[in-house]
Amino acid sequence: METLHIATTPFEGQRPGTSGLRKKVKVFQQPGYLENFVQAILDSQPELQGGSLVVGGDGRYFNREAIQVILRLAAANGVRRLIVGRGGLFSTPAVSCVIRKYKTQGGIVLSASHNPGGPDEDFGIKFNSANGGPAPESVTEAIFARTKSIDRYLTLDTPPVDLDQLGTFRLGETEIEIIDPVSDYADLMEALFDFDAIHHLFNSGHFQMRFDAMHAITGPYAIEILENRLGAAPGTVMNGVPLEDFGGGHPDPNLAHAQELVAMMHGSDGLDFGAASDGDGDRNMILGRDCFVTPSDSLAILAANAHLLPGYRQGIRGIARSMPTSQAANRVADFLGIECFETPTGWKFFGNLLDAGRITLCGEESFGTGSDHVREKDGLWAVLFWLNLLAVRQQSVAEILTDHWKRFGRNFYTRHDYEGVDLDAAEGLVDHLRRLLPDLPGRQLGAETVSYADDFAYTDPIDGSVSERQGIRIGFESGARIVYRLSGTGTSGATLRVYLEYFEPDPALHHSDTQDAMRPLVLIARELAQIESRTGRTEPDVVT
Ligand code: VG1
Ligand code: CO
Repeated sequence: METLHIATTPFEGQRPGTSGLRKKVKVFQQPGYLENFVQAILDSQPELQGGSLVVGGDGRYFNREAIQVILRLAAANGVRRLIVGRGGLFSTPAVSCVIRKYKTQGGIVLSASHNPGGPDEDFGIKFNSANGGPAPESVTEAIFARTKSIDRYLTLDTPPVDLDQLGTFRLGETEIEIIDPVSDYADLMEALFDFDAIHHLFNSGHFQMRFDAMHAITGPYAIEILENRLGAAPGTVMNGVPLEDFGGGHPDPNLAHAQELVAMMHGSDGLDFGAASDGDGDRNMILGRDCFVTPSDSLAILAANAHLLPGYRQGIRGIARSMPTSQAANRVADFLGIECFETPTGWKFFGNLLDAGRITLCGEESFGTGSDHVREKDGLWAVLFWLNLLAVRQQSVAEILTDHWKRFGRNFYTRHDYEGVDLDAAEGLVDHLRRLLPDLPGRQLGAETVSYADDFAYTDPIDGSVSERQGIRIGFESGARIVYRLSGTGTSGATLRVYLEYFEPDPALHHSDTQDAMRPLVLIARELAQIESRTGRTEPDVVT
């Protein structure tokens, strides 16, 4: 079959953000736009020639078309073997699992995660390395550099591959294997957790749960694992059919966007356990009856209890949390006498620590939790971890949470997002904060005294690479913190994220309302950054 050499010219702005290249679908539909980026991946990763690659996405609008383009380019560029999820589907953690299991040279994930899907919404593409994790900055920068000088891409003139048929096909010299996207992942989960114990919990007659797949990728995974393998009642998985536009919703598992599920958790006949995942299946939200577990607390609780579960019985080696994630995990690490790392936002920064065996668990405040079983955050993994814990401890979510706070103290936590802010205004706000930094230490703000203030920079302890300007950190003597950063996953305007945390040792005060309790800190944060005068916003758009 003849390889076509198609002349092309660079597109501006193909620099991957926190998690790959995310743009409006319309941007990706420009002729050559996706081709250029994929060719840049193939050109900058020579080991893919003659190697193998996993390809799949979260099923959002444009997923199938994009996969056809990628398969042709990969084949034309001499990739020997392509492993594709049936229907073009793979959750992000399942891609990671499959890359590792079949020892491929990498994978391409198509997703814009929790961003809405549809012709006028978002699409995204991300390259994962041979360890199964998001490519480190050195690789994403090499891809970006290549997009700026690209002048041709290679492809084949072939009809579309049938993505819905399991089996092995040829495309030119390349072998394409269409596999069940669920089974390898489900097997891995079965190896980590006590499925018998969870099965007994489901059969006990006094345990009611729902998992909300939000019409996104985790539907088929959750049905197979929770309903088929663990015997949960049919219907336990809600919104379980993946849709190209996620039913018009925001597939973002938080209190604002998973309201249908949240409403089922209240009162004496509320569910015992509720959980949800996002567009591509790497995020998780954990709920109990009248109770919400913040992702920061979840990481700390998983760390404190990991030894009770089969996959982690030997104990954990270390923990990492992204910088804006609360310091609750540090308290557990101190107690266990293990290291706790603080990394920039984005899962790619955990990869080296996981590969080097320095950490077992890691997490982000943005509903991301994971372990060394794969190299992505993993929504269903976190849900199964909690279910296994509930089964072993024979306690409710609320009891486990309250116990944890009693033992370690509570890190009250909230994040305020200001979305669709004017880009210049947002950058001006961050510059303003940067200018304030040198004078902040020692200053009194409200009832708090600043102990340190910086623009977070991270030196990777394994390869020594340095990542600067990762967010403004203001720490107070009380242990409270305010963090500001701009989102790197949005597709229009800027999103300002303000992360707030304070520590409360007194159990008598552990049950205060989070937003009330954090009000003084919120006011400090708004005033210091001049949020209202610079962005015109008086209140955040999303509070988590
Ligand atoms: C957000 C989160 C970050 C997460 C990233 C990708 O990035 O804050 O913690 O790793 O999304 O998650 P940002 O730059 O918008 O703050 V996912 O589930 O969108 O792949
Ligand atoms: Co995601």
